[in-house]
Amino acid sequence: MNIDYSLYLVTDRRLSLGRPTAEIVAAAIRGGVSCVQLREKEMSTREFVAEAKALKELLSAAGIPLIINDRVDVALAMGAEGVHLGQSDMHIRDARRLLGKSAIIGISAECLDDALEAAEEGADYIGISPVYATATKSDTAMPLGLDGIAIIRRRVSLPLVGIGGINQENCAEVIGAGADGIAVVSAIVSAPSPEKSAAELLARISDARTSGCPGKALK
Ligand code: TZP
Ligand code: MG
Repeated sequence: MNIDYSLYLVTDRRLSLGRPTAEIVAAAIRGGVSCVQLREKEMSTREFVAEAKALKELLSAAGIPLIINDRVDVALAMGAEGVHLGQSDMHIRDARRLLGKSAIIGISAECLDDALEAAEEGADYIGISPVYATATKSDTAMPLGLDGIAIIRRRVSLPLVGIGGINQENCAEVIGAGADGIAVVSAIVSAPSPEKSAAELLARISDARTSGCPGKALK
C-alpha cells in the first residue's frame, strides 16, 4: 500500500478541549491530513474497537489510512490499515505474523540503532521520536533533533516521520532535515480550528519540499 505520510495526525482525547475525537478527525481531514493514528491509553478494549470502527468509516470515505497505536488486537478486530508500535510493544515480526503482509507497521525509533533494527525487521515506516521536547508524552527519550533525523536518513530508506514538539513554526526544518512527513498531536488536536491548523501545516510542508529550507544543509 502506498501511504502518504506528509501530515500524520495522532489523536489524544485528553488534549482535545472537550471536543470528540471524531469531530477533530473530520476537521483534520478537511484540512488535509494524510494519515491518522488512533491513540487511546485509558479506554476499555470494547470502547477502543467501537471508536476505531467509527473513525475508519470517516477515513475510508476520504481514502486515508487508520493506524492503531499499540494494539494489534484492536487493529485486527476492526480492520485498520495498520498499527504503530513503540519500543516496548509487540515485536514487529510478531505483529507482522498476526496482521499479514499488507498491513502497515510503524515503529517509534528513539535512536539510530532502533531505526536500523526496525528496517531489518520489516517495518513500513519509522517514527523518529521525539524530534523536540514535548509535554504531550511523559516517557519520551532524549530529543533527537534535526541532526538525529539527518543521521537516520543517511542510513535508512524507509519513510521517516518526525514526531514530538512539531508545529507550524518548525515543521519545514523537519522536512528539510530529511523526514518524509510530520506527526503531530497538540498542533492539530488542541488548535482552536483543527482544520485550519492542518491546512497550514500542510502548506508549510509543501513549501519546504519545493523551496528547501536551512535544515537541508544537514543532509
Ligand atoms: N510519541 C512521541 S512524542 C509524542 C508521541 C505520541 C507526542 C507528540 O505530541 P505533540 O503534541 O505533537 O508534541
Ligand atoms: Mg506504544
